[in-house]
Formats: sequence, C-alpha cells, structure tokens
Amino acid sequence: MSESQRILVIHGPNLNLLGTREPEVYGETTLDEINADLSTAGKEWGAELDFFQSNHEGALIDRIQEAATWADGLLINPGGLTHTSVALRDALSAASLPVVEVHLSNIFAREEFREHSFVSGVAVGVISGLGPLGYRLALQGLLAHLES
Ligand code: CA2
Repeated sequence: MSESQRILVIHGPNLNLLGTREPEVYGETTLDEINADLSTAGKEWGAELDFFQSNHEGALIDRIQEAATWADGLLINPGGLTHTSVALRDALSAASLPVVEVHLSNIFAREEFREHSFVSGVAVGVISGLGPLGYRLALQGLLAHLES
C-alpha cells in the first residue's frame, strides 16, 4: 500500500465568515463544516489533512513556506488575494508542491476583476463555482495528481 499523502488546506481572507454573512453568494456552510467534510474524505482516501485560515497575506505565505518542508500537496482558496497577490503566487511557486485552487463561487460569472487569478498559473487545476463540493473534488483531483 502507498504511504498516505500529507495535504495542507489553506483558506484565505474572510473565509472564516462563511455561513454567517452573504449566504446568497457563498452559501450557508461554515468553514468548520467544509473542513470536517474534507477530513472525512481525507480519511476515506488515505490522506492526512492539516488546515489553516488567515486574514493576513504574510501569515499565509509563512505557512506555505513551512509546508514546503513536510507537505505533499496544497489545496487553496486564496479568497480575494487570488486577484491581487503576486507574493502569494511566488510563495506557492517556490514551495514546488502541486497546488489545486478552489473557489466556492464561479469567479468567471461575477465582476470582471475576479476573472484573473494570480494563482491559477502555478496550480495543477482549478475548481470554481461548485460550492463546498468543490473542496472535495479539489482534494480528489490533488490526490489523483499525486498518485499519477
Ligand atoms: O468564491 C470564492 O471562493 C472566492 O475565493 C471568495 C473570495 C472572493 O474574493 C473571490 O473572488 C472568490 C471572498 C471570500 C470572502 O468570503 C466571505 C464569506 C462570507 C461572507 C463574506 C465573505
């Protein structure tokens, strides 16, 4: 049997508010519920998951740098930093780990400024618009990529 994969799940700014504000855009599921569902899926699929949310760009970058020392892959919803942060992209690129980017909403069906992602160019795949299910699909895709 192959070794279990170690995945860091990263949630960017404001995603701690999930389920408490703007349910018409982001749904009613909380971040804890998303993490719990991912943990269940991870156990089913033999992956060890760690979770990190921050509202601070530098804290996210520090955690990505640290993850480069132990993780096999990264699953990230960069929140609003998706559309603004060269530094976050550089950190992901420097980590040299496979990254899957996930968005709850369809970033192509909203304001024009959301259509560009600095992260997508360093990701092995992107899932956008499928709500909380997208995280499970993103994990499945990341693990399939690591197996291949
Ligand atoms: O759809 C996504 O997952 C986004 O990454 C969410 C970001 C947004 O800037 C991206 O364009 C798309 C915003 C995260 C804010 O999350 C909130 C959750 C509940 C209430 C308010 C904000």
